[in-house]
Amino acid sequence: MAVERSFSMLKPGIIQRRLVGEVLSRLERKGLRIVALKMMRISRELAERHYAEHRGKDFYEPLIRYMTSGPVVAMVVEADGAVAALRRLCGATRTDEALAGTIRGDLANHTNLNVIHASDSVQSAEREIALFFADTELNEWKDGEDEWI
Ligand code: FUP
Repeated sequence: MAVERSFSMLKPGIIQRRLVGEVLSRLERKGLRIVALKMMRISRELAERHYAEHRGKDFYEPLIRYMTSGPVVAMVVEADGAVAALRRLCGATRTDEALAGTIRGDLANHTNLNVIHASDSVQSAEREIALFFADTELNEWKDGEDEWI
């Protein structure tokens, strides 16, 4: 498996519900390396660029409103096969399909409030990382756990 980077964002409800630590802990226990992490209030413009593919859909406006309603926690994680690993941890987009044991399956009950974003491909990850982070905010570190996880 190739080392990949993925982009993730904990949505405003996660901060309100005091679940930031719970979700970060699940990502870390899987073996994902956090290489960038910041809390930020995203502008409407950034939310629109991030979700450009959904413009015009019925859930687009509520989605943009939700994502700009309070701070989010944006991050970059890295690992062998990080993109698929993170998607598996998150579970299905629709919360009525997300299995128990996944972040969305365990912590969300409505698709429009599905608590976490995760890049759907290496290409999307590259685009999203560049939208949210400057190169100087990405921190390489030697992973001493690599041979154990
Ligand atoms: P995902 O890649 O799993 O985040 O899913 P999408 O890019 O398809 O959807 C982005 C966000 O739009 C979801 F996280 C929640 C919202 N959405 C809805 O509110 N209703 C839908 O039917 C689909 C997506």
